[in-house]
Amino acid sequence: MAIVKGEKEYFEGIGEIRYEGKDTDNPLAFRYYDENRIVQGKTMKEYLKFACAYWHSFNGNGSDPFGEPTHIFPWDVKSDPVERAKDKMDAAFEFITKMNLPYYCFHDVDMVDYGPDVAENERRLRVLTDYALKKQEESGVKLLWGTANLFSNRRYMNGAITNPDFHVLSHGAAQVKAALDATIALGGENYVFWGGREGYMTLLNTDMKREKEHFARFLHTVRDYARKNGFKGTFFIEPKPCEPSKHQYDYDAETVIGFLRQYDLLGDFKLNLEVNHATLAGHTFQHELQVAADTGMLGSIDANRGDYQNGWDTDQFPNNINELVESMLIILEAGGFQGGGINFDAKIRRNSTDREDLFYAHIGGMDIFAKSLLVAEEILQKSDYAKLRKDRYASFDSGQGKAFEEGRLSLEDLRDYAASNGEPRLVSGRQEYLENLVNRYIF
Ligand code: XLS
Ligand code: NI
Ligand code: NI
Repeated sequence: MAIVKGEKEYFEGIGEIRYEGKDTDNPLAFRYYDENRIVQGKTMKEYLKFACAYWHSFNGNGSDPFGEPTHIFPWDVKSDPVERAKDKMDAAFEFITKMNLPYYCFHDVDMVDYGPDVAENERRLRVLTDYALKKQEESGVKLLWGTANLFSNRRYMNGAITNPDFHVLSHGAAQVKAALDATIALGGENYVFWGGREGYMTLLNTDMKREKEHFARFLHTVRDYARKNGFKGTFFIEPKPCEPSKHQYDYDAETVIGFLRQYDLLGDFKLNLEVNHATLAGHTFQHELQVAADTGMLGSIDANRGDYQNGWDTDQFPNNINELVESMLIILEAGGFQGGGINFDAKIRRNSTDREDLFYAHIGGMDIFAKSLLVAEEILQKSDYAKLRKDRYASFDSGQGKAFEEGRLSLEDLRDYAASNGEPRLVSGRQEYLENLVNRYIF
């Protein structure tokens, strides 16, 4: 990939990150991510579709509720918001192209700071959209998805689209319109809704039914606008159970699918699943993936990991091989992502302050996904993993079990079968055998 820099080089001394194979001792090289290697009939680059999250990498400055920023960005200097945003975009594309990341994702306010004036914000975003378009053309980097930040501004403290005040809703809508226009202009392949404030803090002041109806009505309105304006991509809803709201409406995959079905939105919307959101909902990531896959709704993922001890979205870079191999098994069996890819919705730690740290983080994330993909493919090709699961259900493949599945048995029939066939034999679930099987291919 051609490295695309601005006037200034922000990550000086670091060149293009290349595949060097698993025995390299170069920490600034890929050991497993070989973008041209063919997996499942596609190159790894096309199969995994890695994306850089603009917000964590170029805006997140390391501050936390207890402390000031620790990441002092050399591109965050000029006083004019548009000029400052262009410098940031120079740095972003330099990083993305040096990293060989084929995609990126953004919120409107990641691209350029917004003020209180709707028309001025639209103008700023258009300038940066033109700037990004040139960079995309020069580099070949593409936009995986765009989105609007409807949670940081104080006007959204009671929700954006689910706010009890229509005036606030209209401001959310204006932001979505501009972000969607930018996504379309940049050839964005998808558009995301993550509703951190779409929920409530207490039912004492909340008409939940009405708020959810507003949200559904709005999604129809957006879909119609986008299709009219040539957007061919998929809309994704990103579930999360809580944080920052106490209760979020898009709790988890199952809840969102039910919502989309209830409001007749299944045709245009799929899911963007995030690892740390799954664990906050009390699920494994694998569970969320399987729920989505079973409904044909596995659109895209936000890759990161949580912390075993902390109960919030710590957004650390992924590094759990077992979790990811099990996840890739589900993704492979589902036939890959429906339109999306793997966005690193992850941030380096507050105390990771070397210029290289952002590179190490992405290299580690890309390598562990690549390795997991290879391991999962091997498990599916060489082991009896898939067959064992299928065989567990063999009693439904013929005879009375099959008749039941086809709806041909009454409750009396079921009773008679039990009465005449005695006590069922105990059949092992073989969990430890399967866990060892996965590890055998990892090692
Ligand atoms: C926050 C979400 C957010 C979305 C995009 O927890 O993960 O970053 O991915 O708005
Ligand atoms: Ni996310
Ligand atoms: Ni998140």
